[in-house]
Amino acid sequence: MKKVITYGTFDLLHTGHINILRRAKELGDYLVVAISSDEFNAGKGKKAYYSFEQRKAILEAIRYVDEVIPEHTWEQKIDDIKKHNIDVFVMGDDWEGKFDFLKSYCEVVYLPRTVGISTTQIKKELNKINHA
Ligand code: C2G
Repeated sequence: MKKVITYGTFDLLHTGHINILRRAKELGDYLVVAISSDEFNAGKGKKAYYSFEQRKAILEAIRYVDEVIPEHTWEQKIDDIKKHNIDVFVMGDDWEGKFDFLKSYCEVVYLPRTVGISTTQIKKELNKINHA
């Protein structure tokens, strides 16, 4: 069984997230998604609208996702890859090159981001509508 892993906040789920999850799953048979904890997000300077538990429940409902684990630190990726016997690590290409050190442990694939959509953009547009 070929196992794939990807990491992210996955807040306010949108088609950009769905596209990468679908394509990540197409690279193997089993997809693990590591979702940033609320504390880890704070470290990324992000405050998710949905809590970790809500984001976890939403991702677990997606047909491409087989398992959801928490992402607590930047440093846990190597341990995750070993512990979950991961064959492929996938990230959007906004992270191109940033995780090449993982190539000693598994295949590293950067997939093109979906253009024209982001959680930040959704929040901005909703704010505009509500303050119009
Ligand atoms: N993504 C995408 N297209 C978009 C938006 C996001 O392909 N329009 C991808 C990102 O490239 C990332 C994944 O969806 O691979 C999750 O995006 P975020 O939730 O923004 O995650 P991020 O904050 O990049 O966290 O340790 C890695 C970090 O946890 C990644």
